[in-house]
Amino acid sequence: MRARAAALGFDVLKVSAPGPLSPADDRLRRFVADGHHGAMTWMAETLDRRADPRALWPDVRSVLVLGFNYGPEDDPAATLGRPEVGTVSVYARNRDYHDVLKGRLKEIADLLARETQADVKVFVDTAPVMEKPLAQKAGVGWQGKHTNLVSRDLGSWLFLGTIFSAAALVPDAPETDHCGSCRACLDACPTDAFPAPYRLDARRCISYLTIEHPGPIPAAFRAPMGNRIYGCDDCLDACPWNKFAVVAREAKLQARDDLKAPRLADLLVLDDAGFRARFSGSPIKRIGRDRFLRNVLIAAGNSGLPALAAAVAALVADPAPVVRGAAVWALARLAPNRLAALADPLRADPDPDVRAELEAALGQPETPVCKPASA
Ligand code: B12
Ligand code: SF4
Ligand code: SF4
Repeated sequence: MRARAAALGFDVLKVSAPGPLSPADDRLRRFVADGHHGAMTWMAETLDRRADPRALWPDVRSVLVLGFNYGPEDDPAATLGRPEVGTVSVYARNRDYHDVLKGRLKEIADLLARETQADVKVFVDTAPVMEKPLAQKAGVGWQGKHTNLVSRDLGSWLFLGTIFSAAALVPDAPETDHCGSCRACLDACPTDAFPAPYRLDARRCISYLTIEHPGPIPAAFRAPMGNRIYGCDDCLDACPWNKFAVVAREAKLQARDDLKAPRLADLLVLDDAGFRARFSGSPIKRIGRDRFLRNVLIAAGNSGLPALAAAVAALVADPAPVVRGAAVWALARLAPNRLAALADPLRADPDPDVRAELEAALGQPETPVCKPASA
């Protein structure tokens, strides 16, 4: 089975015994109690099942955890200081990893079911499973201070998938923490999203804000977002254990040329059909055109490039309120006079968020900022 997993592209396969994931279960409950999950209400709704694999499937006797390397070919931070382009996080630069992994996990699960004559279930990301604590318990790596799993052999660029089995397999030894006194990931975060080492307040995390957060992005996080338009890798990229990282072997996870440094000018003109065509098969498609345009507009507002003002001004009349609001903010930074000229019709906008955005923009003009992560 390990040989088949390797042949299918998985870099590691280890086994853990199910059971309460203590103390991770209590920490998960605290994460939700503190509201750190933000609008991801599904985390609160699935709390009990998430905290213990047996609550999800009472027959489970072993959990197989598989890791799939998606290491980048180029420097993931290379575009952060380039205002004319957007930065897409490494995991989203090609095909949706759920699609890439799911069929292969099923193939391994079928093999396991045949060999053990026991039932199996396959999970990748979407099910209420605490994949990182399970992976640590199985010895795949440890949860670093940035809360993601770090492998001594592969670094941080590792997708996780799990197979639950009703057969009692021999578990591997858990991995221990190798962060030591390092705090590189905590210091790298542009939005100060770690209230303490090993704890993330998702509401402050650019990954959450650009992917999961539904409405207008809170004003305080817009400038620190820079040109990050989908996800964020700064804390992962900072990890010294990535010296062991290797480039993804799977071609479907290597960056598409048009997502290495997508020009904001090209993205600002995407309508729904254009968005779907460009992001078919990509994880970016999941957030839909309006949320994506919202992110691109924040990057445009941070760019300091007046050449983008015309495309931004056109979006002030977009049908989606979340796009109109972000366009108002971006236009105020790129061409305040142009926004002032549009103020009267915007004051009559049916959406209160758009009107509030206008009043904030007219009241407090800000200076454009686009800085590399290290600045
Ligand atoms: C919700 C979610 C998010 C949320 C919240 C992230 C988070 N850290 O919780 C958001 C949208 C922000 C997010 C972002 C990202 N995600 Co995400 N996400 C998930 C998901 C669906 C659930 C994670 C979860 O349960 N979070 C709840 C918190 C409470 O759990 P936790 O992080 O394990 O918290 C632990 C620590 O806080 C620790 N702890 C707390 N206090 C203390 C104190 C001490 C002393 C210690 C030692 C520990 C400790 O205990 C907690 C429980 O273990 C998983 C898939 C899955 N089903 O597991 C993917 C997953 C974690 N994401 C993944 C990825 C790749 C990302 C991004 C890198 C994507 C990107 N480039 O933008 C970023 C990374 C941001 C970051 N720094 O975490 C991968 C991570 C792979 C890996 N190697 O770890 C996963 C596993 C998906 C997958 N199948 O591969 N994600
Ligand atoms: S993904 Fe980015 S914003 Fe989120 S915690 Fe890591 S560095 Fe901070
Ligand atoms: S950057 Fe340092 S503290 Fe953060 S996960 Fe890596 S080793 Fe741990």
